[in-house]
Amino acid sequence: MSGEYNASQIQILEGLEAVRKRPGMYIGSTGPRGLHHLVYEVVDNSIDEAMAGYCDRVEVTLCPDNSVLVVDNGRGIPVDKHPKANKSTLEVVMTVLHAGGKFGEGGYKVSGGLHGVGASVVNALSAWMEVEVCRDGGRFRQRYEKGKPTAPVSRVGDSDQTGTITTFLPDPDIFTDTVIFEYDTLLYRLRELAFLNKGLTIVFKDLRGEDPREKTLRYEGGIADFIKYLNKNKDPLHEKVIYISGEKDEVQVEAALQYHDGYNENLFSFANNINTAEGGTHEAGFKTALTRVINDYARKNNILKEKDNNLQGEDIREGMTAVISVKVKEPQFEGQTKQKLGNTEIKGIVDTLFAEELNNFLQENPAPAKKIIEKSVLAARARDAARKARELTRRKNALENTTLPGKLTDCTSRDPSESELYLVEGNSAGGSAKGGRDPRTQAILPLRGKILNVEKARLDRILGNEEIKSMITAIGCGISDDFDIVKARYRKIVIMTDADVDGAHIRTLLLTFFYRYMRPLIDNGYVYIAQPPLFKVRIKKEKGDYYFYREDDMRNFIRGFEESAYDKPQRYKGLGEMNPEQLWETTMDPGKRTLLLVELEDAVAADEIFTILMGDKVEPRKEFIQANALMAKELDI
Ligand code: 0RA
Repeated sequence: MSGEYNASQIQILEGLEAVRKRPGMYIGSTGPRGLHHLVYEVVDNSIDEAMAGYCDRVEVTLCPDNSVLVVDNGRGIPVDKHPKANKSTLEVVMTVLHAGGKFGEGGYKVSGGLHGVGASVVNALSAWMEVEVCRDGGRFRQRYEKGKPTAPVSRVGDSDQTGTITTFLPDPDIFTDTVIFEYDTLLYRLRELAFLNKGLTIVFKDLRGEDPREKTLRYEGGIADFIKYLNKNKDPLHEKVIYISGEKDEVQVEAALQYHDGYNENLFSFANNINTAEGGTHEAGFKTALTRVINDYARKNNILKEKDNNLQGEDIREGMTAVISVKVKEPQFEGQTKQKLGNTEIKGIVDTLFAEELNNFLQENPAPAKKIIEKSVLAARARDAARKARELTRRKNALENTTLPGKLTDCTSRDPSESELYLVEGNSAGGSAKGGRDPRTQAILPLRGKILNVEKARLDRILGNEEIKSMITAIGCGISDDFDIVKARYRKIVIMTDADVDGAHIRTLLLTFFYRYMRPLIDNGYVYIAQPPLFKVRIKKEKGDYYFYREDDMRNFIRGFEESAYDKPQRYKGLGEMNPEQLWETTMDPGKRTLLLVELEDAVAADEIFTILMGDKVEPRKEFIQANALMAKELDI
């Protein structure tokens, strides 16, 4: 790392009261997502130290009291007197907003999305926090409560080591939903960080509960190992992962890819360890190089003839799993969610570095090269067929002037912001929904039986499926690269299926479809899941009905009554058993219903889950379902 870092470079901005007043501004939310963000924030600081080359081990422990312990073997946060603040730099870092460590010129400090807000934000939102630093031959400590130091930094002993030990307990006054961390959520992110930082050891321990868990995450292959992990439930077209790593103009570039026999494109990109879900210049450089090099190779080797058109990018990316990771000194994050890399110089750098290596790979591995290109040619043919099918429907639409599917019972409002589309399993439930809805704002599209599993079909077949066609026209945005959220006819798409295994299956099929072909619908929070109750209790005297989602809630409720006071509790097996009034009252009335918003924060995890649930391999699916009795929960919905 160039440029000496010292205490005076830390700027003093403002106090932490602002953070406690408006936590959402700093960590996004005070729900589970914001809660987990606290851990990422602390871990990111240790990872920064690793990226700067001073740390090779980070330990994260969930303690029995639900506090979190993060230990690294970096240089340790400086403890000397801060020249401007007249107190220890450690105290300044922990108690002043944005004083965390703008490494400026020196390092690869992140600033994307909510990352890099600093340890002080975590401190402000913790009931208590303790930081111990080993450096300069000593061991130093300070404790804070709700962000305020309980005493000055003190030297508590000697040490011949260096590093930082942070412990914090999230403040339940701030995180009112829950302060309990989810093991899997943290494991996913820590594993991702281990893949993205080749050779770094991350130890993750969960000491809560009866049987403590511990995982050591360390990948010598970096993102090449990431690809193997992503493709573990898929069938690769070639054994060897294509991997490049290089540096140009102080930009570090790594890319890895491998093709499988499925049809989805899985491209995950990162800048300074932050998932750039909106893409950006690194993705653009990668895609341009891939398309050019594959076409060149195909022509030189006469796989593409003179009369043939060039293969298009999307054809070449069919069945591709790829990860791109760049590390940039001053990353610019743009886009709606600040998840798009903006630095213009990166495109050319990635293009140059990747093109050369990919070309080498193709030259040296003619068999996989041939397979990849043959697959692209098939994809191009299917895309052509799909385009023709789409043009046909477009022309038909123009002629007939009725674009909407016959099965759709539309709402009368034409204002998308108040319009809702209910996707309802089966005709009988569809009937109840039609009878019970608010016709002004609620549209009903009944789906008959199982919809096509899009995980196992190419686009042309998908577009031939009636249920899917109805959904596409009803929603009005198109799909894939043509998708345009502005055209959405509804701002809420509500999946309403039975609360049984078939219902869960249909829901997963629909979510898979939205995830693969209408992803912005999910990213923009348009997709919801209806929550029909499972039980009804009628209290005779009141002639009043009470509804419950959980059996124990229902049991608790009836315990308060004489047995003669209520009718035998009814268990709903399907939506069809509810009459229109009941369905309206319990599930559709915006004043009373609860809808679950579908959120897929982590695209990598989502891909894994959909591959497992909807792909070809039976064993991982069995394991997954056994391990996750509640599917919906695992889908983060
Ligand atoms: C600023 C300067 C130096 C180290 C760090 C910050 C640092 C912060 C954290 C947070 C968690 N772990 C960390 N490790 C290091 C080093 C200054 C120097 O020694 O020259």
